[in-house]
Amino acid sequence: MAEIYGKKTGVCEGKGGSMHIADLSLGMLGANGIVGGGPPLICGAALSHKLLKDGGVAVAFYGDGASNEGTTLESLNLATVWSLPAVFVLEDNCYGEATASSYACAGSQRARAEGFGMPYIECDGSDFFAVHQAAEEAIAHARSGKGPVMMHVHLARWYGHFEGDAASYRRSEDVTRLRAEKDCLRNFREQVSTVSTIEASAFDAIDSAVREEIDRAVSKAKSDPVPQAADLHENVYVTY
Ligand SMILES: Cc1ncc(C[n+]2csc(CCOP(=O)(O)OP(=O)(O)O)c2C)c(N)n1
Ligand SMILES: [Mg+2]
Repeated sequence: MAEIYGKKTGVCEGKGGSMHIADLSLGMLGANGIVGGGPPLICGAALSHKLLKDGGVAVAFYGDGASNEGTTLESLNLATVWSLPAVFVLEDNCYGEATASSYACAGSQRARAEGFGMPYIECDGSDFFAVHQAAEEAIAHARSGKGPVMMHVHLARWYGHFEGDAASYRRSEDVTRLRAEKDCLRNFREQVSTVSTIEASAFDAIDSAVREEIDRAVSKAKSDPVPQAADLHENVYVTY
């Protein structure tokens, strides 16, 4: 939260902001504002894992809009040619900014994966267990040395593309219906409730603990210090 607020205490010391957030300590190489920028980066990371033989798998998360970028299609090709331990997770919320993917994406994503000779796994992004199972299969395949996988996750766009998006490209009744059917947190709670004896009050307690933690993080981030001019050249280049 501090990084999103551009504060010195953030994981990138306030230089990443909301769009260029990275945490190398977690193997998170960095989000970036270039649509389709992630897939080429994971080809490099996956090649490192392959050469180092360390069992690592590189994962890119990209949108349906990004699925049409040349960089994405080139990466799908290269990952197969080099048989890389890579998982391409396509987060398909049916829109790239304000353009419907039914209009903008030619052919099918399955055919694209198959065209590049890689397995295609599809799942409902509002179903935690379906995503877990699909991810497990995709990672196991990549880790086994059989090359990359495309994991196509079907999602609902909850809000607009950005805060304040008038969203005139879709009907409000469709958004209401999506929110009723595709709430991944509520669906998770319902699924777990049917197969366990966990009480509603236990779920509610988790919800309020999480809300409080978020509130604490936000108020801390608001009052944390901003980076100083003297910090400008720090953490810009890697020193070996
Ligand atoms: C290379 C590049 N082209 C265009 C843009 C402008 N842009 C920002 S987001 C976006 C749409 C991306 O669509 P998608 O990947 O589906 O993400 P979503 O809109 O669903 O968040 C575009 C075109 C950009 N940031 N980078
Ligand atoms: Mg999208």
